Amino acid sequence: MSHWKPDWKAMMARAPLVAPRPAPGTVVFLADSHLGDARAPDDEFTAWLDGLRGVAVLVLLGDLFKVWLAPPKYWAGLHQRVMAALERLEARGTQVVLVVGNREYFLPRLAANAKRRGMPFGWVVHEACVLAWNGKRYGLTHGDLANRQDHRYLKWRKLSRGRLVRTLFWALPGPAARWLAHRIEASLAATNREIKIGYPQGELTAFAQAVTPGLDRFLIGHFHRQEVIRGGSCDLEIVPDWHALRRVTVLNTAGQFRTVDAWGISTPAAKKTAPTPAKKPAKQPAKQTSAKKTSRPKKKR
Ligand SMILES: [Mn+2]
Repeated sequence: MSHWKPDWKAMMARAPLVAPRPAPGTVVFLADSHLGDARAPDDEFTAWLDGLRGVAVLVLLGDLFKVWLAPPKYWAGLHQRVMAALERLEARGTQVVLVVGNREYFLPRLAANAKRRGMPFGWVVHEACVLAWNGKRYGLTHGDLANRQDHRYLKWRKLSRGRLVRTLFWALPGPAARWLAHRIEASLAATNREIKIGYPQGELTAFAQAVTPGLDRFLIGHFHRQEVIRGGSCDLEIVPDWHALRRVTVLNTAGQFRTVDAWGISTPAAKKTAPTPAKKPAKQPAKQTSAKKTSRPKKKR
């Protein structure tokens, strides 16, 4: 029996170049927040975003929400609140790159179309890209294509990302689409595949060898752990998840990478002595005021 397998070299050969405008500041890579899950409330995440300063580029490495159907007609409150916080971040000068994960569906092909629909991304990466920054080239992809042995998932990905499903889905009325979204979410939750996701060491080494030539570093998410895979032309780094670990990877202005506690690079509003006189009075959700919620959560395990 033959299975469809991703061609990693071909993927990199067609990977678009993402070149943010040069700006002082760091590049922050964030993966797998799974917002909307009980362990990842959106108000904590938006408080973290609001506390970011000096970030030139924020790279969202995929699976931002538990499940996200991107056309705004399907959004729930949390999608609106997170997009609003990203808009505030963008208004402070941070450029935002979205690398689409396996839990994001129907993102517009073009970033301009995303922006028009209230998604403040400068780039939407559907497969993989090369980030050009400070004279270096960094490969980016979510990571769900890095395991060729995951036949069931790859089949699902091919089907769900195909043009036919896309067309049918856009034509569905809101309630039907929301019902379908609920079903997708329920089936993902039942298998809980993201959280218990395996760590295919051999596949990742082969992946690193295929995708790293010509690059200075390669960053992926998806595996919910912090890891550096050597053996390719450059290091392949797995950015750990926000969902359970609350960690992010930071590229500083000297070109060094370090993976840190997310709250170590953000000053949440609750800790400020006085509210800044608003240049643009960002609309706050009425209930998001508790200082407890915006402070750092305790590790559950
Ligand atoms: Mn994933």
